Amino acid sequence: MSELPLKNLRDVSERYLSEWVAPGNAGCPACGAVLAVRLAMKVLGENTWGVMTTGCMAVNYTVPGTGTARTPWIHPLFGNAPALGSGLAIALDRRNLQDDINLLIVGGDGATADIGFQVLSAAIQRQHRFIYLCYDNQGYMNTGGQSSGTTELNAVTKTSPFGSITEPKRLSEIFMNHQLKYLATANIGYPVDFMNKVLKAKQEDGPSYIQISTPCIPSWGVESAQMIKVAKKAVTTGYEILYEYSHEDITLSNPSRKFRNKSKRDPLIEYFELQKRFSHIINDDQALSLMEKRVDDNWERIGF
Ligand SMILES: Cc1ncc(C[n+]2csc(CCOP(=O)(O)OP(=O)(O)O)c2C)c(N)n1
Ligand code: SF4
Ligand SMILES: [Mg+2]
Repeated sequence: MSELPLKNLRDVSERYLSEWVAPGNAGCPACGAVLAVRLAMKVLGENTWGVMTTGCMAVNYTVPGTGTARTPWIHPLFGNAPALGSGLAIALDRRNLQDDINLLIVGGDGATADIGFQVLSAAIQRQHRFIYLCYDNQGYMNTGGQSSGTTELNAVTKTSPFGSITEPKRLSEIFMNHQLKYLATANIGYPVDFMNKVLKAKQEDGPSYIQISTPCIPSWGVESAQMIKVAKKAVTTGYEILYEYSHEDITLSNPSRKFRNKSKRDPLIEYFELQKRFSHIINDDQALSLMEKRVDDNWERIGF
């Protein structure tokens, strides 16, 4: 069944009254990822089974006694959530329930880019029907904030105390080169855009991948009250491009549309100066101009 796109947050509150995760989870106040999972569940609804990779969201949403999910969720080993999800997809298929139950696999960036990478790649290749939601906080946050495959260049982490020296993997582009039915990048600062992407993924008869940027309060060194502001700055500076990829077509998403025009973007430094992990580059013109060049290169490479 096709669901009309959501127009705004009022529309969300009128159409999706129920919450499918209980309040009182163990996440840090204003954790971007906690909000992302809650919003995805809100639009996916009661008939959703979840599989969680090991990480902050597994702790927050699958540990009894905290704010757990209100639908069936499984927390397997760190790296094998897409394999377990594949088994569930086959079971649903055999029972002819594939249109009745949404299968949501939630993975952190560490699980997706590194430890479960190969397992996810194979599950997509097999064309199982699932939505894979990668919440990208650019680090192994549940174990204290070590670098992951998506950690940004220059970001200070527990394993890069002077700033990361490696380029992050371009994860969404890697999966764009798999046989996905639908892929989208999202940002927690734009919740309606994100929920519409989840609704689109739900309708696909095959694997979908959504990657959402979710600031981590302690490891990025941001105030809880600034979480949404930081998230949005990634988009308004052009640092992050929100797009959808489906049937070989890439479409720029509404929140990013205006920033195709470079003159409309906020200065990139406004994104970095809100985060303590980048405080050492704020006065480093060479580092900042390299970061600016990478933003321009990203827009050009993705093709907008
Ligand atoms: C095979 C394996 N390696 C390492 C760990 C330790 N570990 C647990 S959670 C975690 C971090 C996960 O990072 P990510 O997937 O990005 O999720 P986040 O913690 O950021 O939510 C690590 C390294 C583990 N549980 N299993
Ligand atoms: S450490 Fe970061 S990702 Fe984990 S719950 Fe706190 S804010 Fe969220
Ligand atoms: Mg992470």
